[in-house]
Amino acid sequence: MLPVNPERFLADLHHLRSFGASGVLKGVVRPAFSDPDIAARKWLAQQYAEAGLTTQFDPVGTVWGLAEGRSLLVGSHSDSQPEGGWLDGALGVICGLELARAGAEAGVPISAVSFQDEEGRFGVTTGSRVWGGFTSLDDADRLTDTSGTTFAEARARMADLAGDFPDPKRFLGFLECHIEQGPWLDKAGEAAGIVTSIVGIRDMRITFHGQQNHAGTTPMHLRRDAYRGMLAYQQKIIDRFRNVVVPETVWTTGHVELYPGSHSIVPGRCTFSMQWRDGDRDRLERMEEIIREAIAETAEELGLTAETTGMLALDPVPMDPAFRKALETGAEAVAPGRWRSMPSGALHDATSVAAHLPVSMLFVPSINGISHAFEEDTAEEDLVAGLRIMAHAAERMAGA
Ligand code: HGY
Ligand code: MN
Ligand code: MN
Ligand code: MN
Repeated sequence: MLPVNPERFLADLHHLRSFGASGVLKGVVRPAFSDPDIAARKWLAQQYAEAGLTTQFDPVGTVWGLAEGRSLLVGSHSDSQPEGGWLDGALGVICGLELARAGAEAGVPISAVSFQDEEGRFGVTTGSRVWGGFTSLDDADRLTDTSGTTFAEARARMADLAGDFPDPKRFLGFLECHIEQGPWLDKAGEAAGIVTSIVGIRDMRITFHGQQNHAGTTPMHLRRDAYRGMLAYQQKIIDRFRNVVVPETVWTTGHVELYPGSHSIVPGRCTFSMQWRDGDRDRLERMEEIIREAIAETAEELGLTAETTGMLALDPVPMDPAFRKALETGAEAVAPGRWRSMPSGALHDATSVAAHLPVSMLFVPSINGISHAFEEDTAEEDLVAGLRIMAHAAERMAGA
């Protein structure tokens, strides 16, 4: 197995946590292009250079540690949710660093990467989508965060570091180690999940426009209340999804903004996020039809106008069989009988990379299944087992 050093790996995981440590449990606040995010990426670049890798930032802030010749790529993302866990993305990034170091020592070419804005301050998996060619740099630059800052303005904070996008052809494949972010491995007392496929996702912002008015003098039947537009729309999709969705289908409104946001004003504008995920592309498409029908009907019935913006559409992605086999062999060697194959309900950078390379993912358990929260955590022995499984698989695939 590659000569990985678990103590160094754990020390680096905790060092990465120190960039944007929230001071609550082990949580982090390290959104894309924030000061702690940029500082963490510069630290990673230094570690890559010390490991003998060629360090490169690409135009969107992703940081690469590149081995000579054709290499296996290992990594994930180091940006976090606004209230993030210390391991989401970070585990895969430090796994990549440790494997690249071990690879350099063993003469096995392994490159490392930390993609930018996987967590979607601007759009989920923006950095890897631009690198993968799913989204042009111009289109990405027009994306905005919830405060109205554009991706162009944010990435200008790293302009002095920006180099080229590495050519996908220099890599023979991609392995990403990630926390499960769900309850199944923890509940079963298992050490590892070998991912079979990554869920597809659709994400957009919906805005209803009505008539801003006085909350005391405007009779209910004469109102054109944008907030009621959202409520009526939500009821329609709940009723109509029943005939389409399966237990694994999920949909979320994670952000709502009423304008102008005063207790005594009937809101003239209501903007909210609408995100849905499923393993089946046709079901995602059918749900989009239902959503757009519900928007149009609601606007008509309540005398509102409506618009949708920022549509993100990524289809479900199967993992590469040979890479999965390498991870299964590693899991059986490190945690015999304590692993399973499972789909990913979370989106990952591997989805974007799969457009160019064979990819596969390894999950380690999340304590109580919690993620995207400061409580996110994983037992140390499970983190080290994940590193060892990845080392087994990387050695097989890098040598392939
Ligand atoms: O939302 C996701 O699935 C990813 O963790 N950003
Ligand atoms: Mn993640
Ligand atoms: Mn995440
Ligand atoms: Mn991810």
